[in-house]
This record gives sequence, structure tokens and C-alpha cells, in this order.
Amino acid sequence: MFAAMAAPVNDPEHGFCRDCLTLQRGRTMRCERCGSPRIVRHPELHKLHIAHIDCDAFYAAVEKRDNPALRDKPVIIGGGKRGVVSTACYIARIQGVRSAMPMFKALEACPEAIVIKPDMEKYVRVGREVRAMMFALTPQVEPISIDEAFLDLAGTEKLHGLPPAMVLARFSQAVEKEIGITVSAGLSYCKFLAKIASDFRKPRGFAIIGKEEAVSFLADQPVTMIWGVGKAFSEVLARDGIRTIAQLQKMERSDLMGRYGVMGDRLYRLSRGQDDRRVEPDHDAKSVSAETTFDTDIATMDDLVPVLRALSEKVSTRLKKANLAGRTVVLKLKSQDFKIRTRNRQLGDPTRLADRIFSTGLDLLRKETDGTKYRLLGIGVSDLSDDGKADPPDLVDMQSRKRALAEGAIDALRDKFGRKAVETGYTFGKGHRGRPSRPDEDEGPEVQHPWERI
Ligand code: DCP
Ligand code: MG
Repeated sequence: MFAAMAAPVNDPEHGFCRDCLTLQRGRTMRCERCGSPRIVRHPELHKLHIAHIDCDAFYAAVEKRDNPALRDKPVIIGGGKRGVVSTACYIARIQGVRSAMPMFKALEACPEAIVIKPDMEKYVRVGREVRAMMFALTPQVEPISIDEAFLDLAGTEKLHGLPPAMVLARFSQAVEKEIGITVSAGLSYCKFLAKIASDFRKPRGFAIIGKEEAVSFLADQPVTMIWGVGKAFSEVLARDGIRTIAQLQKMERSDLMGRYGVMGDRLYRLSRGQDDRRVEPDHDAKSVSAETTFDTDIATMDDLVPVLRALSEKVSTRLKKANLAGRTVVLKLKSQDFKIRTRNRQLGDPTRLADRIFSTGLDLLRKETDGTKYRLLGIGVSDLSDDGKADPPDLVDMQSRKRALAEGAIDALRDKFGRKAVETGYTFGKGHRGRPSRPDEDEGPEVQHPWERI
């Protein structure tokens, strides 16, 4: 099938068609063979091998695949009447609907939208199928979330008989055909720019950012394009008069570090397209968490504690299943006015026990129950490691040892008779309004991968 392109495959003069994968010998705008306008040309086309792949409107795309009647309709995936938008298809996005938007706002923007409750099990399954296809390209896959991953395609040309850019294009086609959803891909020399590139021409996008153009490309972009520059930090920068990456490019490292510490160093490097992080196949889960949005906002320990307990147990179950333990417990609260509070505490050694996660979370929660009404509570652990060193027998605290043993017994019972077979003192019989409305539907991602490391 690819014999026709064997000769000049590595000549950057020759672009290729994303639809029929034919090499383009001339400079025409449309494919010499199939007439498609989706031609890829780039002077560094065959030098670049760091890729980022991200599925388009993932949950919505899966639902559209499974119900073709939805294809041309605006679709929002989200939970509960008080819930938020998980994602929206691109038709709904044209009307202004965005992820994490409160559902009532999304429906104001797009009243005709069809709202579908998330089916996490299905999305996890499809995500795994996409990931399996990635691993068929290279073992160098670093999953980032349910629908995205970095790939290092260096050294795969012999195996595939194609350079990385074309392997990516063929992969996108294969996902469309075999799984029935679309992806966007970015190709560059580093992770930072590969990720930006995959976002650049979404959906069904393919973009390349080479070394030569990196600095000038970045110059025109807003500071928010840099990892770690969210809303709050971009406001800090704006107060200092910094809005574009071009401004950062003109600043000295010492100046940036003096003003913003470690983050200043990151701003210095990334603004210049310097990012030497490698694709790390084993570096997958960075935190394990569970969260829930309430039907009615709640403020008291009485109402919050049983939810915290139930979520801690969920996190613990997930850790145990994955043979992981975490050293930092993270509590997350979202108040009535959508402000998010996160509080962390580092433990002496990693844990996977619900009891330790819960009691640490409880300490953190006590300080936040100041009358504020909360709409969301989450608990998780980060700083993950395998569970070999987790929860060493604590000779000082016999109580904690007893609790650990009891928890082992509860786990065994639950394995045998199901989750609901054993309720603890904190959750037993607590069917009041503080309980999550739809625990399985409003949960956050099973495993999150925040961009904290750079
Ligand atoms: N998600 C979520 N809540 C968010 C963001 C995302 O539940 N605040 C879920 C739904 C998304 C999935 O994670 O479908 C993947 O997240 P992405 O950020 O990749 O968003 P999409 O794939 O939906 O859209 P895009 O085409 O922008 O990648
Ligand atoms: Mg996506």
C-alpha cells in the first residue's frame, strides 16, 4: 500500500496527504491523488518524533458513536441537575458551552442541547482501546488522562516503514475507523509544544511545531499557554503587565526567578521552547481521587463527614486495586460561589488505607468548616509509589495498627460479598441530604494527572 512513497519518504520537500497517505511531489494545495485539502508539509517533518494525541470531545464523541441520531445535534455530557458539564460536542461549543461550566449556564447558552449522563465505565473502556492502539505504535507511551497521551516515536520508522508524522496520521485514521471517534495529534521536538500542537487545530487536527519556528510561534501566544499558568497566576502576571509569551522571552532568568521563584524558571524556559522532559512510559498515575457534587449545598461536619468517609474508602479501594499508595492527602472543596479550596498534608510514609486517608482528610476538613456552604467535596492522594512501603506497622500507635488490621478484614468481606456488605460507623445508616446525590455520576476522574511536574 505504501510502496509508491518508498523513495523520497524522508525528504521534507515532500508533504503527504492525511487522507490517503500519498506523498506529495509537487506544491499543490490539494492531494495529487485523492484531491483532499488535508496536506501536511513542514521543513522538519521527518526530524520530529515527540507526539501528543488527544481525543476530540471524548465523552460526547463516544455517545455520538453509539447513537448516530445525535450526530448533528448539540450534545452535553454532565451529571445531575446541580452538576457541571464534563464535556460538550463541538456543535454545543460553538454556542459557548465549555467543560466545568455549571449545567444551568450551559443550558442557558444552548437550550436545545441534549444532555447525557456520563457512563464512566464505557469511557474508560474506550480510552483503553485507544491506548492499546497507541502501544501498538511504540512502548514509549505516557498516558496523561483518560483520552490523551504522549508518545515518543523515535526509532519506530523501521518497524512501521513510515516516519513518525505519517504514523500519526495513519493512527488517527485507524482510530476513526476501528473505534469510531476522532483524535487530534501534535508533533514536535518536546512535550510542551507537542501538547500545544495537538490542541491547535482540533477537532481531527494535526499540527507540527518545529524547532526553527518555536520561539516565533510562542511569541504571539498568551501566557496562559504555558503549563501551570492558570487563571490565578495569569492575573498575577497581568498585574505586572505581562500578557504575552513575547514579553517573557525578553526577560532575564534571574528577573523571572526573583519575581516568581521556581515558576519564574519555568516561564523562562518554556517561553523559549526549552523543555527536556522525556516521555516516561511508567510515569502514569500521579494522583488517585474521588469527588462528589451534592444536591444541596452543605456546611456542617455532620453532613460532610459521612461523604468524606465514603470517598476515602473509594480512593483506598482504587489504590489497593492498582497496588499504589500515596504520601500526600489532598482535600478538595468547592464552595457555593464555585471557588475551589485544596488542602494538602504529607504523611510520614505512603498510605493506601481508607482510615488514614479519612483521618487526615478529617483534620484538614475541620479547618474549613467555617460556615461556608460547599457544593463539592473531594479527597485523594498524590505522591504515588508502589505499595511496598505503605503503612508500616506502627508500634507507637497500636490503635492505627488495629484499624489497619480491621480494614484488611473489611476489604476481604467486601471482596466476597460486595461493597455494600460492610458499612462503617461513619457511613452506616446515613441516608440524609449530605450524602452524594449520584455518587457514581458526579465523581471526578479515577486517576488524575495534573501538570505539576516539569
Ligand atoms: N472532563 C471532565 N471534566 C472536565 C474536563 C474533562 O469530566 N472539566 C472529561 C470529559 C472529557 C474528557 O475528560 O471528554 C477528556 O478531557 P479533554 O480535556 O480532553 O476534553 P474533550 O476530549 O472532551 O475535548 P477536546 O476536544 O477539547 O479534547
Ligand atoms: Mg480530549
